[in-house]
Amino acid sequence: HAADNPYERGPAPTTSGIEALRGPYAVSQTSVSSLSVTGFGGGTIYYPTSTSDGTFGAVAISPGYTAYESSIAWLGPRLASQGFVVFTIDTLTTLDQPESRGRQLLAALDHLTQRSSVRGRVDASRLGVMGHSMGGGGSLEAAKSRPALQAAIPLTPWNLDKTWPEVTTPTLIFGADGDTIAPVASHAEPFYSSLSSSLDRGYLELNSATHFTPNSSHTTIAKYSVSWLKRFIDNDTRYEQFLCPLPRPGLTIEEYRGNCPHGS
Ligand code: 9J3
Ligand code: ZN
Repeated sequence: HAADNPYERGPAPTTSGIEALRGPYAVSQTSVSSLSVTGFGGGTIYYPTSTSDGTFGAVAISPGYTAYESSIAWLGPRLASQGFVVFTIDTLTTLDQPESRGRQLLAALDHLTQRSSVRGRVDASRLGVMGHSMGGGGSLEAAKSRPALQAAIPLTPWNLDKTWPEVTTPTLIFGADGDTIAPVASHAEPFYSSLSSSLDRGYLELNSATHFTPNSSHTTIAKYSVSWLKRFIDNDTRYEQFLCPLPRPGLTIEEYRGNCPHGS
């Protein structure tokens, strides 16, 4: 209850609520021109329209190699409507590598909290990163270099660095069973396994999925991303029920690995 946790936002969660195309908050958006920022390529900020619930946690999201903001745009309103400020970004060039994408995610968060028109709506102490493919690899880079981040969610991540013991940010990695561009055996799985076993960490392998599954609206990605962001950016233990006991394999989940309960 909100008196116990000042970061809790929105009503008590239900399975249908976290699976829905939109959550309880109406969403507004504003464009950020590449010409108005440094260190990343601009983007779109999606945020709860109402100011009556105070500030919100925030997440920056990077696309993958050769891709644009549009490839991850569905996550903007989907996550913002659950009570987050979401910044989907373009990178400086579409060929930028994961290390660069990590720096760009952090530059985007800095812009969001220090310069953007919605900075007053963001709680600068509660930030996270997400990204697809090289953007997912960049999410790991960002978490490694800024331990104050509260959550990281790499989506079918790609990186030449296979080992992430330095990460102290709670991290949920999505893999795809049919990924031939970033095969889970050489990307998502070793990334997960290399995270500290004392960290809150998860590995969700999507069933019947490809490298590009995170580029379209996807209920399982949204459901567990919302739960992870709520649990670790908002410290909202009402969402622990969706993460622990660990999700079981089924139609859309090939495999789930992780620790449970969280925060212990
Ligand atoms: O961001 C991505 O989709 C990375 C996968 C890739 O094309 O890597 C080859 C260099
Ligand atoms: Zn490493």
